[in-house]
Amino acid sequence: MITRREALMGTAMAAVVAGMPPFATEARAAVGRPDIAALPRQKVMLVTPPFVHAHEQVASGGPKIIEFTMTIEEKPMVIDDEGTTLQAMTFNGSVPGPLMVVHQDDYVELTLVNPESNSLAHNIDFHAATGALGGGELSLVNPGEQVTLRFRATRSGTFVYHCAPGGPMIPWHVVSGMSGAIMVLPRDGLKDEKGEPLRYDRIYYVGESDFYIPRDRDGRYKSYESAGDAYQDTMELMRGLIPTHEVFNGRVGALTGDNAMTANVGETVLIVHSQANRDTRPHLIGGHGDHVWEQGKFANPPAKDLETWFIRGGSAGAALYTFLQPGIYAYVNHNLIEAVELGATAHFMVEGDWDDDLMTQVEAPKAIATN
Ligand SMILES: [Cu+2]
Repeated sequence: MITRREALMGTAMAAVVAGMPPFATEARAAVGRPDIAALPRQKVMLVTPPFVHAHEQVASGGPKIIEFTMTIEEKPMVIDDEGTTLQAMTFNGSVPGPLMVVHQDDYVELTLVNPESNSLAHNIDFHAATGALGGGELSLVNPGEQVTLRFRATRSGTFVYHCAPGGPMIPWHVVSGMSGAIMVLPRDGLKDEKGEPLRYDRIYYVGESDFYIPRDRDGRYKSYESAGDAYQDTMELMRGLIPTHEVFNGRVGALTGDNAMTANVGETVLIVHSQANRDTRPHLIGGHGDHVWEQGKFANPPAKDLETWFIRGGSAGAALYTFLQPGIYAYVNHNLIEAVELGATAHFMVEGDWDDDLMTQVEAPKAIATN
């Protein structure tokens, strides 16, 4: 078991932390600091991705304290159709963890629960937060403990959160499933490059993961009794930087076939896509990114009409698209080896009327004309 002290200081991170002023005494430059006790509170129940909890796109009223609870679950999860098992570590039981949605200048108040039944210490580093290793320093909980962390969401955008309990535990926990994302909307909602409002009819959250499952001498994937048992072999494989699986939402096929995301022709869909560890390049086959915040930060104008966008490892981006044709769309990581061979493929099932003007088969396949 790693103690808080060892986890946070017994690593290369100690050097970084040593140079910092104590966070508690550092004066914050932010203006307009509200009286926390007087702020309204709202409790939000998180839902399992790709779905996202109900939320306002334009905030009504002033900043609030938004209360979330996440329970960490260590458990085996099947990650492909062959029954390969990952000894997963999860925020709230899913890979990725749930998408949280708040508005800029709201306060995020997260209670993180690490039940006695788990075996490892965990914490949470919010890329949306300021100070104390993104909250990692203030949120480390051993099994049997819970902690409540509050931070002010000062910047709008989509941001990754992930577990970061120190040293080699950091990448291991992340590639075991411990990442998710938070979306901080501007209080007056999303805008295009001219400042005109943009709205969505549906929102989906796709969290991409790279997994490293060790093989036995015969080349078969190994299964382990616990995360701890998998640690040595997994670390060795991780250092080679070649994942055995690259998947959306925790397993091959989590978002395909019967699990496809749905929409209707004419609906505008916001797709939030995160990858906490490794670069990826989402592409909607047969569609586009009408407006894309590739880096996920809504203070920057969105790019337009993209064919493929780039999500750098350790970030989340957002793409807005209005579906114009019915049918099945594959949404892939356009490293096509990762999409087809390693699993990074999702589907959208879109219903509505076909538009011949946008595309038509002028003549069906037939024998090559000879004359
Ligand atoms: Cu963890």
